[in-house]
Amino acid sequence: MKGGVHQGKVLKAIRGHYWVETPEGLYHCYARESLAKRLQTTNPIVVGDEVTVEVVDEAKREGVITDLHPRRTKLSRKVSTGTRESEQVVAANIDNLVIVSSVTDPPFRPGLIDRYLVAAAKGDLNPIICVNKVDLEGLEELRDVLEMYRALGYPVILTSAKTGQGMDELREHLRDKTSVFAGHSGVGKSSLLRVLVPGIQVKVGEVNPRTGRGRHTTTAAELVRLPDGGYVIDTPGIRQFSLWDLTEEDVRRFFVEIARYGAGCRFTDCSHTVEPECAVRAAVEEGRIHPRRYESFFRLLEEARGETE
Ligand SMILES: Nc1nc2c(ncn2[C@@H]2O[C@H](COP(=O)(O)OP(=O)(O)OP(=O)(O)O)[C@@H](O)[C@H]2O)c(=O)[nH]1
Ligand SMILES: [Mg+2]
Ligand SMILES: [Zn+2]
Repeated sequence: MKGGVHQGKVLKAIRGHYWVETPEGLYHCYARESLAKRLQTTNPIVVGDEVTVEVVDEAKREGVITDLHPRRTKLSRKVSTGTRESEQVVAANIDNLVIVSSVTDPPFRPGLIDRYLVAAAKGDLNPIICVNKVDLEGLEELRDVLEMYRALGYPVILTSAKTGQGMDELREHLRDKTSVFAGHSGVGKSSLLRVLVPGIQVKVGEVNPRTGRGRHTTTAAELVRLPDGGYVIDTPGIRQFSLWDLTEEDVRRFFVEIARYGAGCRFTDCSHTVEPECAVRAAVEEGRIHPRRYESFFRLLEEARGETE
């Protein structure tokens, strides 16, 4: 039996199958062939996308996606298959990028945070730094670097999915927004979601006690509605996050303190390495720019240069 046409939001996308939430409920869909062809990438429609659905079978709750609406924002990463590099859109129409890390197990990695901060700025997303597992030993050693992120103007939230610490503060940031949780495997993204949405069915996996790494428990991004309004997208933990389409200009702009001090360098095209009267190097020496950020900056700059070669 043919049904109506609805506008909806993609909650989950797995190998050509889409679960779309519409005002008339959830439909299991595939994409119309002509649409899939037009989009021409490996995963054309992603979690968070707004789509038009034509009902194919109302009783079976099956539909076909006939149109993909323009994306307001997106989070992308670069994936390499052999020698080919391509853009993988992780999620669409997001407001907040919640960069989830953990105090320990797996270890805290500020370099990854810096990458995500650039990705957020590039994608026009609000970054939120969430440090989970604060119930475990080791937070003291992170105070300095976390204070540095706060001083740069980024919200830093300390949470424990285990004890509930910081969860109210996290809820405040998520209310009525669409937020994506991103970070290494095992930091507790799905565990946080379990606390935010009581009764939800999501898998949580043990961290390998030998390697201190997660086990890649979450295998597909999934969008979930929050009880207080808004959505969260849980994503699989990544080993490595490479930025798609990264330019030197992006790196120079989105490391905010380097851009700010860089305005005071003698040369406008200063590389902040060997030039005389470099305000960035002076700021690093005086402790006004954190050496870790200066390192991250060069790492990303190298990556961006590799890109344009
Ligand atoms: N002590 C402590 N353990 C936590 C906390 N949050 C999560 N864990 C544990 O960390 C492990 C990994 O949690 P997950 O929620 O599966 O981590 P994830 O980030 O979703 O991992 P992937 O899905 O693999 O990306 C589980 O054993 C959790 O019980 C926390 O706040 N404190
Ligand atoms: Mg998970
Ligand atoms: Zn300089």
